Amino acid sequence: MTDDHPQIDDQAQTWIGKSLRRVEDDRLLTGGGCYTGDVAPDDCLHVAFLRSPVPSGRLAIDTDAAKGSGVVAVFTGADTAGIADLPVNPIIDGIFAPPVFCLAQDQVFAVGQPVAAVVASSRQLAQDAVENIFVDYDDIENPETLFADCPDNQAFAQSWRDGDVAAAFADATVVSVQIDHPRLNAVALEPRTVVAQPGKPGEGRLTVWLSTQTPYRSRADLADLLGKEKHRVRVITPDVGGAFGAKASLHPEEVFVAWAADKLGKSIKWVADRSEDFLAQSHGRGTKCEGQAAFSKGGKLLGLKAQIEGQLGHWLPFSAAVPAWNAARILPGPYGCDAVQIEMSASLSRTSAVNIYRGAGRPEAAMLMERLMDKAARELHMDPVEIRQTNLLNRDQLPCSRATGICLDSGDYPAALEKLTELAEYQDLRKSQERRRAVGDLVGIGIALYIEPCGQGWETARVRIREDGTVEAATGSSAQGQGRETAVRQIVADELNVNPWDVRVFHGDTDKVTSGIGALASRSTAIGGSALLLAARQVKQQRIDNPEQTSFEADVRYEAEGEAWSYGGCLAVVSICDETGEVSVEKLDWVDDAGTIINPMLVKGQILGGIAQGLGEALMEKIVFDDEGQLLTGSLMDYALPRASDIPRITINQLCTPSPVNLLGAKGVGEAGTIGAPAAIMNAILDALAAQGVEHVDMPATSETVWQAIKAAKEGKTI
Ligand code: SMO
Repeated sequence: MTDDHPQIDDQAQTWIGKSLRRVEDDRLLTGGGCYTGDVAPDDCLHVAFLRSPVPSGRLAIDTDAAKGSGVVAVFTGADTAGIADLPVNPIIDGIFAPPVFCLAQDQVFAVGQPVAAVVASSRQLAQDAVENIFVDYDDIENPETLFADCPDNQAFAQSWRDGDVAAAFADATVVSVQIDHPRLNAVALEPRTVVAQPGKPGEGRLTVWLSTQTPYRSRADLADLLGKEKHRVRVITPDVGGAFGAKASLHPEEVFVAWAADKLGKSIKWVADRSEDFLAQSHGRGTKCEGQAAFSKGGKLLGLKAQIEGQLGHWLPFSAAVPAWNAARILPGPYGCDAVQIEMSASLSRTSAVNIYRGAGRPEAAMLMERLMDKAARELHMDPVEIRQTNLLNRDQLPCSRATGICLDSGDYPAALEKLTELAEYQDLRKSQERRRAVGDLVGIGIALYIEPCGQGWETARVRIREDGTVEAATGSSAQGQGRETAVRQIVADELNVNPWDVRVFHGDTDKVTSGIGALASRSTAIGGSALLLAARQVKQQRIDNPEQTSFEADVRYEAEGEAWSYGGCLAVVSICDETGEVSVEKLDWVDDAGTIINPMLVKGQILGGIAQGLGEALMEKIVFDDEGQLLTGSLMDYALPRASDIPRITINQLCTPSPVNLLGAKGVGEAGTIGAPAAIMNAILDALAAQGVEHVDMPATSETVWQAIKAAKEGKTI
């Protein structure tokens, strides 16, 4: 690796676009990190939750036996009944948001739902005392319906229509696919963690350390829920050990800890264990997607019908509507199509919640379009590259407004495909595939293109030059391991012509920046970075206008003019063992356009990590409930994650079309890998097995699933 550490005498030069080493790594890699779990106020109490072992039932709780030595308090739903409901982002009209209880009220709705909580002087005592709470779960009538005021369990629905769909499908070649995305767990290294500390007597101020992606929203929500003014709650987000969407919205346990600390006037800490995160942290995906596409004989996409069915749990985290909405609004992806009919809905179920998870609907949209493209290519005897070339929107067609209300801002989609086929040496690959097939190998090549909405709305920043020359940069966008501090320094140093070492960065503390959003939806650089650039520009201008002055400050709330859309493509080569069904991903080639890049090394890290998670979805990961609603994948013994040895050779290449809709011109890249990789891998698997008559393989494509598909095809069955 080249040593791009800034030298102290490096002055006037460009910092944007340099692969600076992450300034946070010395600290993080030598045990110097400070995570929420490291925060230990004096006399801190600990909490343990009693969780429901059944998915439905009316409660009768006896807590008497739990009150023993070291136990400070035992709480049930009756105590927390007054806490208001968690809010849901109203991106769609008419969302039915079930009541969200910190602790179950008179009945439970899912296995793992917190039913009671013990606050004690140690974690062990709290856990022991939980064992002494006795609960009867009486059967309820009609457990199929969760809430009487939502009789069909459908929490929301929306549809879009454009063009003459019936005409497009008449006389066309029609292909269809049906895809069930496995439900996934984010499995961040650091589980959910919260520490709440009440203020000194009379101060009435609560400090909450929280492992979150959204400190400001968490502060606002906690203040609302606890009936406090915003300035009476401070949220501090120290180092975060991964989040992936699952830490973007508050969970009931976190609200409970803040409430209990406030009520008892004592500091309280809760660190979820891995099983609690499998059980009750919001899951991702689980979406069912069906699509039918009409093509002309020449391979032109004439019409698309899509049905997106989102899966929800028994409560809705803040961003719960986002995955299904994203999956729908992104269609038909990077392709031109004059007639679309898209239906989207999502239903509640007796499980833990479903929320955004890295990709959040984008992988679903890409999988649907890319599977349809490959199926049509096969049907029409076209090459998968050719059918995509036939349908991609070209550069002159952007910006492009679509039926679902989105506007693709910029880019050159055909150029990305061309670059991908060059990088992968596509023609040679096909020839080598033929040779290997001739000797009986099952080899597949899969391509997937994607578009990624990444950044709209606003974010805050404050930049200050102090009298002694120190530059301070505060951002509303927080960090969760992605190298935010390094990128912030580069943006500000570049604009102010200073050394990145001279920029001090503040984030993740609601006392340091008073409002903001956070780090999610691939928006930190595009929106948070643009806010920093704007603040730095204002400071620079102040300095020009007031040469006598020695300190300068700009506090901005930047709002982007529109939504930036990055895009790209992935090509996967897989081989499959016909005796075991085991899939080996031999290589992945990747091309994307993330607009202005602040730090290529950080971008590469994001793409590699996303690809690893995408490979996990395609081949390994799945949350499984049995028919009784019991979670069968409650630990890492049952839920398979990709390891380093599962990751193939990955080659990355980039295009750069700065986005015209934000100041920095940046587009996001945080979710890209999870979007492009699964569709490319699944297309490669189906390409490998096409000659065997296999037309569909479910995700995750484990060796058993693939083996069953091969066997069924051999026996002439469809599965
Ligand atoms: S799934 Mo992301 O952290 O918006």
